This record gives sequence, C-alpha cells and structure tokens, in this order.
Amino acid sequence: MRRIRVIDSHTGGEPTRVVTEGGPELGTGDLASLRERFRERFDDFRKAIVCEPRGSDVMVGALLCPPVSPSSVAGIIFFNNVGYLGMCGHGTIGVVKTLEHLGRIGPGVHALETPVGVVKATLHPDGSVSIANVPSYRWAHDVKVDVPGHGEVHGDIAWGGNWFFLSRATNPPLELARVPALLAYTSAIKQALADQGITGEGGAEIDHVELYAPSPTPGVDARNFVLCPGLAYDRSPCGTGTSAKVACLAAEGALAEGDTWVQESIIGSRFQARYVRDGERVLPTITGTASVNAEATLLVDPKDPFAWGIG
Ligand code: PYC
Repeated sequence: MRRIRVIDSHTGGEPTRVVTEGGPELGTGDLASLRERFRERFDDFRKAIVCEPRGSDVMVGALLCPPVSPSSVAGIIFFNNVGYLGMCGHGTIGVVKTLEHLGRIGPGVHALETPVGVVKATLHPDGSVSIANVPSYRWAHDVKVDVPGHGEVHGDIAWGGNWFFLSRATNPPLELARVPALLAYTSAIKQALADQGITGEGGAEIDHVELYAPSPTPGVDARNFVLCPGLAYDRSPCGTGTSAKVACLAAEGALAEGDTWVQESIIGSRFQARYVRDGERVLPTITGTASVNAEATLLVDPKDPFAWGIG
C-alpha cells in the first residue's frame, strides 16, 4: 500500500491539494525540466491526487520539490484534472498557507520556484498572502473568434502565468445560478479558439477563458468567471487570470501603476491586484487569503482498480 501525505486548503473557494510526502522522485533540475519529467514518467501520480475518486475536476494539485536556489523556500509544480499549469495564483496562496501550517515559514517574503519563473510571496502578519507574479502582458487586443451557436465574440489575449482569452460578458450574466450556461459558453469559446488556430505567443494554446463584467458589489471593480483547462470553473478570482486582466487594464490606460483593482469571483470571493511596469510588461501583485481545511494520508491500494484515478 503506497501512502501519500497531502494538505488541502481553499483560496476563495478554489481548492489546492499540496503533496508533502510520498511524491514521485523527479531528480534534479529546474522546475520546467522537473515538470516535463513528471508529465512523461509519473502522470498516473497526477491523476491519483486530483482526479476522481479521490479528487474532483476543481482540484488543483501542487507537488512540493526541493528548490534549485537555496534562497527559495520550495519549488512547486501545479497540476489539475487534465495536465500541468505554468503557474497558479490561488494555488500559490494555498501553498504559502500550507507551508505556514507546517511551521516551515512565518510572516515575511518567500521565494517559490515555478516552471515559469520565481514568484515572491509575502505572508502578512494578518494571515493574508500577496504574490508578486511573473511578468504579465497583453499579447493581442480585440481578437475576433466565431463561436458556433454564439456568433462573433471579441476579446483580448493575455499572459499572466497562463494564457487567457478575456472577453466582456454580455449574456449569460455573471451569476452563480448561470454557471451551467457560462460553462457551455466559455467551453465553446475555448474550442473555437483552438479550431481557428488562435493562440498565445509562439503558438501557445489558450487554455483559460475569462469573462468579465462590472460587479454589483460596492467597492469591487469587476466580477469574473474563469474556465480552467479541464473545463471546471475557478471558484476564486483566479490569480493568473487577475494578472492577465491587470495587464490588459494597464495596456488600455484604465488602471494606473500602484492603484488597487478589486477582482471578485463568480462566488463572491475577492483578490486585490496592483502592478508596477516592467518595460512592455507589468509585474502584478495579487493579494488574497486561504484556509487549510484537511491533513490526510491518501492510500494507493494495488487491488483498487481506480487507485490511480479515473480517466
Ligand atoms: O489562480 O491562477 C490561478 C488559477 C489557475 C487555474 C485555477 N486557478
């Protein structure tokens, strides 16, 4: 019987499962090469952690790895029900709170290595976490995509640690009760982008679709609905999606350097975002909170036909 230790948390409703013991032996290298080794040799492990019957489509997994640089607190590889993420904002906030829960860090600034770069996270004395995300940028403005059943849809393509197509929501409205329709609409956009060869820089797949609209909540700048690569929606406002949004706002001159943008998710959880300029790109800082909600030992029984997950 294989035993895997995990700690679960949620960041604004979006779960993160951090593997603390019993993970695959990935050897040495930077996080991008470790992620490739994980993908090539240990993909069953990913499914065992985040797919049913132990996980769910919403779950994001995080494998803690030894960092390359001694000045970093950990390396992290994020994964989900269909594959691997470059970065994950809500997941990083969850990892920071997990490391605090384990007694490995206290309030202060901590460097975390990811496959797309080093992310500095600040654990504040009040328990909230700020992450200084990777350089983010708008790659294309007002791109048209023909979405079967929905007609012409326009949006921006931006990088915030993952690739996003960001489009203003008109119909269906961004309301929790409309989640099934929002999932159908954003899934159709994602498929149409792929079918029409619309990509991020260098032909990168756009694997997240973000709809946005003004928020009805006083003091909140916008509400979003984010479709993740495995066709689940983000319960949090999406850290990389908020970074991509801030990059678009900066490109439009709609948010000044240093000003705060309050981003609300479809379930009403919030991140605060701001940025500083970095040449043509922006460096976003995203602040949110997470709660640790389980410590568990997962059991992988060789007699269980679904021990390594479904799918
Ligand atoms: O917070 O960056 C994020 C994220 C990506 C996918 C789910 N959450």
